[in-house]
Amino acid sequence: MKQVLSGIQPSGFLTLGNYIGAIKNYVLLQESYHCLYMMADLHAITVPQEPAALREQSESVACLYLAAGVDPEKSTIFLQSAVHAHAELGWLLTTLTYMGELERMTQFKDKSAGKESIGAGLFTYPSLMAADILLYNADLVPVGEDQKQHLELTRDLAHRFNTRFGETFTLPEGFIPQVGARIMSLDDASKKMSKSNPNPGSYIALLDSPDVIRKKISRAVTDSGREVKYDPAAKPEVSNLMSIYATLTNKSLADIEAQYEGLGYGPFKKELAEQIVAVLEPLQNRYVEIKKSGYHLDVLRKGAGQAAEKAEPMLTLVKERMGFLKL
Ligand code: AQP
Repeated sequence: MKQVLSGIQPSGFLTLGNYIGAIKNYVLLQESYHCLYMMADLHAITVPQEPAALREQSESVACLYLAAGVDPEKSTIFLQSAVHAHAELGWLLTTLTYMGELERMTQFKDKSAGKESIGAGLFTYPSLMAADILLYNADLVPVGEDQKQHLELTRDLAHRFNTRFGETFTLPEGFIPQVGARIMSLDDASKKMSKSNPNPGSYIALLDSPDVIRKKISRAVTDSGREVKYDPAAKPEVSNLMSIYATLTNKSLADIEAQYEGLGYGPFKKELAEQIVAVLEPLQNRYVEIKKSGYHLDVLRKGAGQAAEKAEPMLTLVKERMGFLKL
């Protein structure tokens, strides 16, 4: 069975962008692949995190995976930091990564823009991400559009290692959804929806109450027209809202256009908010139950063991190939 690896950083509380671009697909993929899904906490600390918040956010991501339907009987769910091989292979691959490659990464440029002191970890983030994927010889990596460039680098590093030290790593493919791969901010459709955006009005958090969701959607920026039409270049804001609608209802963009023809933005936004609530409310109820029960902690303990069992032999092989003395 083919392997899938993906993860989300516990760098805040997850958004609808994380759900549509990642978690929704995690649930689908576990039916056909062997999947490993992690909380990428080693990645989260590439920007400063308060220790208490990091712990809370890590638990929250685990509970959201489970509440959304990631099934620990089918998928391995684990904390990245609980499997030591990630950090170790991350370092080994950092030594094979060129500065110029890292300098070209748009995520680094975006996240470091305007900051005075930038941690070196933010710069070497893609090498650690490559380690996450290659450690399990993942065939498929479900990610949003924003991670495509990092995945390309992972393939380059795998190829570089294989050429230099012998065939070791599988070159992974991205699994990028056709609609919803890049959900944009509600206040600025030129930026992607992000959990660390300081303006909560820019995103729908998966744990937002129904009233907050309705308010945020009604305030979402739209152009001055009234036609519900999918045209990302001319109407990026409405097109973004339509992508959300389409992915949550499985309706085609053409059907949505036909449904709201001549009705204007008001009814469209109202119905969109209700569709989001219909998906998130049951998820939130399950989330509360899971968190209260502590079930997620058992899942994480078991998941760390299962992941380490796969990761350790690969790390041993990599070290052997690179010439580390075996004692
Ligand atoms: N807006 C988005 N649309 C579609 N997919 C998205 N993803 C994130 N935002 C969107 C996908 O979610 C997964 C986890 O992302 P991550 O938390 O590891 O890093 P990120 O891409 O940097 O996510 P955020 O929410 O923007 O986090 P912060 O604000 O902390 O940087 C990935 O598969 C990503 O593609």
